[in-house]
Amino acid sequence: MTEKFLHILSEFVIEGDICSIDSLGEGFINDTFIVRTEGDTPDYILQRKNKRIFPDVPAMMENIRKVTDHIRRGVEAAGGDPRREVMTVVPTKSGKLYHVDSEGEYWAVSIFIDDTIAYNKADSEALARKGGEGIGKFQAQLSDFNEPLAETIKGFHNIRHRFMQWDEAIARDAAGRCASLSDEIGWIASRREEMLTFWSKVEEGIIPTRVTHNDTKINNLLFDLNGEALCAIDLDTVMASTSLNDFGDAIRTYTNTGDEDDTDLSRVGLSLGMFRAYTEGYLSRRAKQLTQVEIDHLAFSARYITYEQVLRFLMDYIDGDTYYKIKYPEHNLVRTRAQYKLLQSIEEQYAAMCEIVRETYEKYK
Ligand code: GN1
Ligand code: MG
Repeated sequence: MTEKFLHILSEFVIEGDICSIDSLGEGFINDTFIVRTEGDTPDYILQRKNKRIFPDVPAMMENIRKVTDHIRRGVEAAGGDPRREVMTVVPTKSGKLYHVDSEGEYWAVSIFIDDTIAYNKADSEALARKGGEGIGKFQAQLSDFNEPLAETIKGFHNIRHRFMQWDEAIARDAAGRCASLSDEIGWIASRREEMLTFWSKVEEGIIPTRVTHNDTKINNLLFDLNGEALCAIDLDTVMASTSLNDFGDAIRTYTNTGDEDDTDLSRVGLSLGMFRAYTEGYLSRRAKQLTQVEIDHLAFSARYITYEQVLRFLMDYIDGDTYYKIKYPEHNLVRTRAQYKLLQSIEEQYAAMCEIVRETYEKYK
């Protein structure tokens, strides 16, 4: 295996002598490795991109290049540190952004940013606030980006598209699991109309389309050792969509008092303190640029994205676990139930969340 990695890495413009290659992180889609080099040369992130999920890896890498180049120019203009405040993609020796190996697998390399932490869980309101600032800053950095971006996953946060896939999955019942899932399938059915109503506003342009990250779970943001948010990583899904996706997905992860796949549902729920902290950080960076309609839907976006996540985990379970990496056979069902518990908790506290958004917006608008 190491021979194979070294061979792949030899295709890229890498400095220094490689001393170790280890698996890294908790990603559900790609395979990620940390490549350490001797001495002062940088360390690197090597990723096998999942071509089953990303049908056009070259277009995805081109998105990432455009977006990171844009952010880098902004960081330089502001006197920041472009080696730490934005991801740097490392090209191959022939100038491509990816390498295809002899088995047809796609590989990409970026520079590892030293002295950083990726959290899997928010351990304090201070961290949630910094996380909100970090995603707010990321969106602000791209607010004047106007190049076209490829749609790397069709209909990624488009619930109308997800319902098409869902209806097909139910009809197929590929793993023969639907009969035992009547409660869970009912959770999806009972909220279908309200989710479509929200998405119609995006389709009609009432909610604007911007450049968004689309996968802002907590571990996709790097923090420095002083607790400041440094830069967003995992840019595979950067696309044009509603900025509300990023707020909703962050709330889904930062505010959860339990784990995404908790088997003890009594641990799972939304912490209003964490919600307030994240909202504070986010709106301190974004209040002046968002429209009133976006502000009015911030709290709802947490319901939308958490609901969509329940649907996606359950759909993958119904399909026989073909999308997300799982660690044990019922993992996607456990994730479904834990995310549903979170959704219920968000629904119960929705009025209070709306009030927090209103108060916080007043402060920063
Ligand atoms: C996946 O790749 P990763 O682990 O950061 C998924 C997200 C889900 C998340 C659930 C491309 O994110 O959409 O919200 O798992 N990414 C893709 O934890 O599907
Ligand atoms: Mg990730």
